[in-house]
Amino acid sequence: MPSFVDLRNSPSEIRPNIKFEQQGEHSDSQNILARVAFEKNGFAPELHKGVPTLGVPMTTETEPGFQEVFAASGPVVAGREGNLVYAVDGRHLFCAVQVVERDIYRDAARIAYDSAFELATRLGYPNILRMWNLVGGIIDDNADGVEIYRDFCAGRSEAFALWSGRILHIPAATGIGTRGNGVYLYFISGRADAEVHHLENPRQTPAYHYPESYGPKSPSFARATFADGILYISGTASILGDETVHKGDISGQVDVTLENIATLISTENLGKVRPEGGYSLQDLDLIKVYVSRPEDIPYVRSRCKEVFSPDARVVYLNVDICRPDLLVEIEAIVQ
Ligand code: 3EB
Repeated sequence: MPSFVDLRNSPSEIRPNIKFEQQGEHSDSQNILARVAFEKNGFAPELHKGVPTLGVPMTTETEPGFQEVFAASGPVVAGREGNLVYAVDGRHLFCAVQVVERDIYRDAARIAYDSAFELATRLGYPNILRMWNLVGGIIDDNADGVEIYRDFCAGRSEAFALWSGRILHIPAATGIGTRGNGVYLYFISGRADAEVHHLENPRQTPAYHYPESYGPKSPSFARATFADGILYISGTASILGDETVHKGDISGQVDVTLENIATLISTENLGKVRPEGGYSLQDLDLIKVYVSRPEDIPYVRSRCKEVFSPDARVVYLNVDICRPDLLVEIEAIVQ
């Protein structure tokens, strides 16, 4: 495993350094921007020894939890404002907010994003780089009979529309189920002058142009964000154009998902903004593999072992995906 770089000694380092830490492992809290604990129960964002920390209900009794740790690139100032918990290090903002379980999410999702965008712009970090939207009951209906994912997307879309031109563009994201309820939302953002490119996938319809058949407001995310040399790959699934392909067929869905990522990060696509060209699947790291049917995990794990680097950090999470017909979704980072 690559070692955890102490960024305090490299002032020119502007990349947020992310790692997965085993439960019990404890890196020094001093140069930490934030921690996300993947665990059975989950807990609201809080400041733990001065570090923004939240727990997300994404693992089962039998799995060990892990933490996604964001290292700081400078002295950290952390705080809490209303429901938001955040930290800044001069280069990046980490911000998290929980929307507790409710009948309808639209207004609460809009308000959560609106308050986060207000904070991000006020603190000078309006360039959103990567968002994670962990949505309990994602494929269940809300009190109005609308699927919770669509309900959530409507509020998020309204917030992006409200902040259009001030929040700089729509970034890479994950929108995924949890094993709990309510919504956990966290993101990292950069300064206005950060060099940031948001990418689309030629094999897929941009999510913000999905037709209305997928919900009243389209999902607000880009397929990848390339920022200050780091590539953030959004949750990617077996979707061609806007349609799920290989319904019910895990092998076919894994193939299309991997092909979608390979095309997204290819020289033809990523090379348009990255002078050194593209990447291959062997370059991916910090990979999260979401699998909706637990019985598919051994198969998916064996396929991932074949295609990803033996040095890649990979975790498997058994959660629902935002369309009932999607069996697998994969996100990753190249840093
Ligand atoms: C898709 O391609 C699969 O709503 O933030 C992937 C990544 C998906 C992010 C989101 C949803 C989101 O439409 C789902």
